[in-house]
Amino acid sequence: MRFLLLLSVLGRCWAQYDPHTQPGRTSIVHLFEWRWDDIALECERYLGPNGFGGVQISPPNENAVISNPSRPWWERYQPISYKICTRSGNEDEFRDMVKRCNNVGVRIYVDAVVNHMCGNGVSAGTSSTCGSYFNPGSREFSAVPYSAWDFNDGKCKTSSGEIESYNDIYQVRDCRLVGLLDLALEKDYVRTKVAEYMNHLIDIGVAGFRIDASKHMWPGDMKAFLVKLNNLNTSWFPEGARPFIYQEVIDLGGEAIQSSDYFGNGRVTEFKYGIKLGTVLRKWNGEKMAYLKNWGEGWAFMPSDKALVFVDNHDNQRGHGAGGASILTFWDARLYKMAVGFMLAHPYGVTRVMSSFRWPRYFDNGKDINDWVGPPSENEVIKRVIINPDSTCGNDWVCEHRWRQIRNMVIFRNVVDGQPFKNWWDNERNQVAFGRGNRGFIVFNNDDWTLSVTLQTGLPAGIYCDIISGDKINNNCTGIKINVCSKGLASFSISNTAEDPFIAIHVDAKLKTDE
Ligand code: AAO
Repeated sequence: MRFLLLLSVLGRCWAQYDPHTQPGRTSIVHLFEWRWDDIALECERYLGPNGFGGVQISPPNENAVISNPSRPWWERYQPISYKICTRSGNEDEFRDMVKRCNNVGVRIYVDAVVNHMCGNGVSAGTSSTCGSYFNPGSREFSAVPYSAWDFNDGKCKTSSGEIESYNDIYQVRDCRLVGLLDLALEKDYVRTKVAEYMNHLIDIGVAGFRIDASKHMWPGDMKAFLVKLNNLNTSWFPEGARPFIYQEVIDLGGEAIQSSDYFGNGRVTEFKYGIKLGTVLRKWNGEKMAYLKNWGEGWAFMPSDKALVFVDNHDNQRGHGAGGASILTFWDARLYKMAVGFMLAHPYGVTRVMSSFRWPRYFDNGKDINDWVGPPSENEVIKRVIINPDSTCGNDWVCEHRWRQIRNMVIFRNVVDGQPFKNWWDNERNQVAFGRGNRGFIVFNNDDWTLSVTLQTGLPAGIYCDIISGDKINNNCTGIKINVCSKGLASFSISNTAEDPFIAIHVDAKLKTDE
């Protein structure tokens, strides 16, 4: 009895690290700037049937309407109130999305912007997505309400009121990040307002939160609002389930604030992951895929059970946040697919796949001057996601998550879930392979010559469909076939000029034979 009690207490304590995806589902997709009605449809027609675990959505709360530049994507990171009312939809549409996604086994994770309100330079008025009045000058946000007492102006010690040095933890937490009015989360009133907002979403049925700009909040202040959160809605989650928490902290090493400061609250974004993986696949700085043998903690990343990982995110795919030139995105599709494939095959961390919109990228002196451009829209209304007959997306939605190679690797990760990293092979350069127990195996050729090798896959004998070059349909392969012999050995040949120079096989893509 005492043991059971201890187990249930432990279960509760650790739940914030658990995405609460359904069994057999492992990955999150960020549907950046999508409308709620489109996300509901995508859950039903694509994400549910293809094994996706959940969706990270753009901030759902009322934000400032920025007209110069015109409706940038980043206006959604300038809160005006906690009303669910944005260009993605209203509260009814939000509720409908959460219900329909949960009903097909797909979770919703909310991007919670609670460190700050809008920028101090935004003009007072009602230019907000729900028309709520606000006055940045007097710190008045009437629809919450917040007033001057609820901000950190008195606490910040820099003369500008801005974060001037990332080496001073007090500045980073108490001063303004790029002019954004910094909430006084030491106050119980502010903590309560934040918790009320998050609880409203929890009660509707969301499974957890990405917490924006966590680096800019004191971990103890965050804990203070996190303990106020309700358990998840029992219509879809077990009794006592705690919301999944992943905190956006950029820690590349060398700054005063570290990811580990936040482990007590939940998972943390591992920004080194995409930067390093991009550097390796681009073969910059003498990096080689062979060095990925000890990928994960061996590369000085945080512990796997604390990490949320991704190849690119909505910031660093366009030069915001941290990352820089090594970050791979849909613009470098061939290497990008390999990077996402590697991430999804590798056991490290909880994985998030990016799904973007296309924008008129234009470099001037190395900087994309269109890095602000918002989602595809017409008269400031976000355009629907159109699905083409070949299942790709139209209207400038990129839908990386629908690319066959990426979708099939999301399924691969589900099939090999819980299996150990095994049977590593490399040629000491950029040809590598590894397996996950006896359930899946993947081979990469990122060298400038053909790969041709026989490897131990760890898999049962049989004929497998490569899920990168095609699919298994009607017990046949539309792409390459791989023959695994009775000892688990298989021969692989991958040309360096192949459309996708990697091959992945798993037990659910094995052909049935009459024996
Ligand atoms: C907009 C305008 C601003 C204007 C402001 C207020 O662009 O000009 O002043 O409104 O009116 C997004 C956009 C911002 C936008 C904001 C509000 O990206 O451009 O500002 O919405 O509309 C820091 C934070 C991190 C943050 C990141 C962008 O730590 O939390 O900046 N990301 C989140 C969201 C993001 C959002 C916000 C937060 C705000 O994902 O979309 O902003 O809600 C260093 C630090 C990092 C720091 C970066 C960038 O990184 O370590 O903590 O991120 O600098 O300032 C090397 C270093 C690396 C360093 C990096 C970059 O790689 O190793 O550590 O260089 O310098």
